[in-house]
Amino acid sequence: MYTASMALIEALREAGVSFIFANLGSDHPAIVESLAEAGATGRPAPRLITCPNEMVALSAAHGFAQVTGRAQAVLVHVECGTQALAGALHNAAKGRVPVLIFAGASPFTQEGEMRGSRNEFIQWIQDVFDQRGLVRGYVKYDNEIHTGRNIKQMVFRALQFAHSDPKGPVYLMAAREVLEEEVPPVAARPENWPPIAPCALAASDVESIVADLLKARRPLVVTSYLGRNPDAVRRLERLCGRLAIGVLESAPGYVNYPADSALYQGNQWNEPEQNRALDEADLVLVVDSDVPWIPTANKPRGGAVIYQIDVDPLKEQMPLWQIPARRVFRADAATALSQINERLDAASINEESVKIRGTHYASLSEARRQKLLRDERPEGDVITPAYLTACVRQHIDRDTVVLNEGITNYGTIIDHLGAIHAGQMLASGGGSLGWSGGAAVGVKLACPEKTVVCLTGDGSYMFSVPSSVHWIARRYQTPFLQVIYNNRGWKAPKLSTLAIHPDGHAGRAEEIGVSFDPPPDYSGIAAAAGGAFALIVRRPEELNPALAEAMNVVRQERRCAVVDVWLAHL
Ligand SMILES: Cc1ncc(C[n+]2csc(CCOP(=O)(O)OP(=O)(O)O)c2C)c(N)n1
Ligand SMILES: [Mg+2]
Repeated sequence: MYTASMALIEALREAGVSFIFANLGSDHPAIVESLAEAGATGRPAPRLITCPNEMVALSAAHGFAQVTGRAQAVLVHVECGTQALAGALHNAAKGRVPVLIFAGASPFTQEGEMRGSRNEFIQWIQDVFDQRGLVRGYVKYDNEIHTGRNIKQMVFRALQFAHSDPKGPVYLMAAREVLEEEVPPVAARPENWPPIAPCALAASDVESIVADLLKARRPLVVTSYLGRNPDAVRRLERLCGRLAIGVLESAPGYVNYPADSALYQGNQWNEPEQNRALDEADLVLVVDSDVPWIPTANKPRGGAVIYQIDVDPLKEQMPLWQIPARRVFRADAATALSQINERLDAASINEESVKIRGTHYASLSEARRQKLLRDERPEGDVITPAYLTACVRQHIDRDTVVLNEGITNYGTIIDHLGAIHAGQMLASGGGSLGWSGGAAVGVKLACPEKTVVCLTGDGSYMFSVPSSVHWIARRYQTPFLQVIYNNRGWKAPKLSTLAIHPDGHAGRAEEIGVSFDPPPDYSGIAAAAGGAFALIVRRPEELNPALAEAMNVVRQERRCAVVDVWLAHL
């Protein structure tokens, strides 16, 4: 017997899906049966990862896709499992990360008319009018599968959307009767649903961008997520190195440029201050950025020429968006940069002005480096985020992937990590907290040979459902190091309030609802849930030995370690 569910599993495998991050329910008997059949008969199938929480499941698929570019499957229970994906769906959508979400649906017959017909009370309760509507604002494609006869084609079509720029999550659902349906095998192949090829610049546009770059006195690239493709980083290095163009990261989600380059001008987040390099630029090339600057505090000077290159230049999912760009191009960053580099090879370059620019950017970058070094010194008995990150830096190598969910310490983490290799640091790309725990599992499943280090705020740690994350991590052998930047609460909403009401009651109040004192035993939660090695560190001199021991546990014992580091109170 060959069923729709067997075809579904076959389609996933043929499309390169290695894992199904699953939270099962009464809608999935056919799928569970098909996977068991595959196991019993030796038929190859993606591996099912049991995920006790849906948000963790989707965050794991998110992390996996960030490091491989490949969508994995997330299997959830009808409408309520779909809702439990929660903010992880926002993160995948905003981060433009490909994922295939598959949900069951309540059976559509109630008298036993078909195999799979209703036989549990909950199937009346879980029947809703618009299950797909729950996710429609966040997925690139959603559909209901009505028959197993074209289920493979529907899976390939959904994945074609997910993997085409701008990438993102897609959602399919099917009722039990459909998943149980006996069907003839079909010969559909994923090669016939390829993702759209990367977009290039028109030749005349390459010409004008290069002409303006050559004329510029102080060109600057601003980027946030170009580094999701390591090829783009190499091509940006070649371009900037050739012309001595500075690089500024704005709220970066990836390593976009090696931090040890003299052209690198650091990263800016919400700091309400004018960035000097941005202010001095006469030509700003914005490549792959959702928020290149926050104009209330920081923007290019009037008269600066701005070009924008992005696979999603209109920011089609953002109701309000504009930068004063002279020209806007829809193009893949790696492709566009290679076109620009090729054109530059044939151009005549004023080497004198390149040299002057290079010297200027090098002096700004050296001043920045000196300041970072000063900031890394511990302040008495207090562990600062800069000191903590500098200590973490000493324990990581080229084969380490750092997941950054540091929130008010995002920038500090990037500054003091000083990553120089593409792919070494990731953030979610979205704004819903709790991505990093599940993502760490996904990254480790994708790259078992890498060391995975997750740096998280204490609030974000709680958002990440650590009980679920650490249970999965032990069950599926995905050891990683987690370091909690524990400032005993939510500093971000406190800063948000003070930015708008600097002299108000909130600024004088003892407590405004953001403090976690006394805090939970964070590392103890991970120990209880998944046998993680647990440590609390309160003094600067304890930090390096603690990190060394924790790293040893992760690398040698292949067990998670959670180091809860107490910083100054928020
Ligand atoms: C799901 C979700 N809920 C609430 C918020 C609002 N929020 C933004 S930052 C933040 C606090 C994060 O706390 P923590 O991780 O400890 O970082 P800190 O602000 O202390 O640096 C909150 C609650 C959010 N972004 N996402
Ligand atoms: Mg905090």
